[in-house]
Amino acid sequence: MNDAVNTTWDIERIRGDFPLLSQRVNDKPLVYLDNGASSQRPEAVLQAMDRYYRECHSNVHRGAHTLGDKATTAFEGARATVRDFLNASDSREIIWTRGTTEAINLVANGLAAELTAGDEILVSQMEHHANIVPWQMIAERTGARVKVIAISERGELDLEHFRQQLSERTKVLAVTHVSNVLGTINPIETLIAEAKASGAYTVIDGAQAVPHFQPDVKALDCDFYAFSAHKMFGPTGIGALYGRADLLQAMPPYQGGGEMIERVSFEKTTWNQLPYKFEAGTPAIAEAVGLAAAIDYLNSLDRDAIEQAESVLLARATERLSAISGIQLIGTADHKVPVLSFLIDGLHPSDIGTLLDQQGIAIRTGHHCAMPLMDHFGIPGTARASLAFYNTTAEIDQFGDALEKIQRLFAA
Ligand code: 7TS
Repeated sequence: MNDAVNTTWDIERIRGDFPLLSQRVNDKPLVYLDNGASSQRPEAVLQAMDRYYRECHSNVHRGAHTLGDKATTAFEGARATVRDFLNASDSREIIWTRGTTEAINLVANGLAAELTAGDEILVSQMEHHANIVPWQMIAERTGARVKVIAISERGELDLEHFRQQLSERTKVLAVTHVSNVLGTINPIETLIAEAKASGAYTVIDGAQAVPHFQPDVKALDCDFYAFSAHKMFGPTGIGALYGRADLLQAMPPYQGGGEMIERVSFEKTTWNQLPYKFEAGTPAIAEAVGLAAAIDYLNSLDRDAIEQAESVLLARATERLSAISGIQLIGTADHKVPVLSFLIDGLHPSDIGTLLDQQGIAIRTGHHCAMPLMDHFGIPGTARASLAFYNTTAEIDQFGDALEKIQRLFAA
């Protein structure tokens, strides 16, 4: 049981909603601590997708028959659910993508027309490759430069350094809401306000934020916000980009094909209205339905209780890990989600991962697609436990006990 004292928080019932969590791995009860890579799905998501395929499936936006109408209603209903989840004002501002990576590539390509030599794109030292490489590719194409906001040893953004980097040459600020390695929750309200005041577009990578709390794009006042469904208890292969309608309107399409056009002729093709202009080809319909079911599921829980339960888990995990000799925690920001990256003296991270797996405990090891962050700390990688609200303090204790044993038996 979690220690979180909340009458609406019944961890056993919540775990019962996630069929996969009850399985055994290597003859031990599974302890799933790799939620940052991908979380698990509740029954409600599995059933929504199954029901969609059994009862409603057809292609969308093609009219003409009843099933097509049903599928379109489900698909556009899912878009409205995402709109409400992000507190966007208009469904036209929600573009379906394959996930965060595709969403950021879409924005980077769309903004490329605005960039020229000498312009600057500001990212941070803690970005996932998905929020670095697309900007490097656009910089290469346009002659713009990618500049980097420094971080502190604890893994917090250096706001003074940010202010020094920000200038009238800054055309884009692209930062992560939450670091996938450090767990740091960045003060993006401040970053967005200052970048906007300086005339830059603001792009937020929300991939690691949405599993833990609900962003409000109106309150944040960002121009773009990207996330993936599979990290927030929904299906793989889908995510969304929120974009301000006037900016999306002005941007060229990302891919060409069916659905994104108004009229095609060999002489001239014109684009469909928002959001369809950015949605070439048959979309991931069942996945959109599954993402909406994940949001509905999250809405059925007490969000405050989720945050409270997660902070209990984070405190317990930090305490257990800190007590192990030879362990180094990477990322100790004041304000963070329950993600714990660590090293143990004398042990390679991948060996830690393998030894934990033998105990049924799933974590991730390696560079976590954040090589520049690893370079900053002068390490090739870390072991990382990333928690979700369905984890328990008992699991954290199993994890802590297993690490203590590994440290005793195997560390040099
Ligand atoms: N941005 C952040 C902050 C991420 O953590 C990830 C994935 C992505 C973007 C890319 O998301 P995708 O759904 O488009 O692939 N992060 C991780 C991770 O930490 N371990 O595996 C994937």
